[in-house]
Amino acid sequence: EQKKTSLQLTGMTCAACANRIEKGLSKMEGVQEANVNFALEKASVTFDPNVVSVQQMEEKIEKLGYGTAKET
Ligand code: 9UX
Repeated sequence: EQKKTSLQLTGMTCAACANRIEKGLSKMEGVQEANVNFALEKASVTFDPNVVSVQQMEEKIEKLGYGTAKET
């Protein structure tokens, strides 16, 4: 199964931050693809919901030193 989600990010201060988040998410089990747009502060993630949850992704982002905001 494949699902796509968009996460609103907080705490990025330079473009390398976006890369760090992108790499971190990409390495997670169940994540097929992760793209972070620094300007929009958004992460687009394609993942298998049977393997990884959005909450786990948020925890990963927090571990890297950033945050997520609830999206409307
Ligand atoms: Mo840029 Mo982000 O130097 O953690 S990588 S601030």
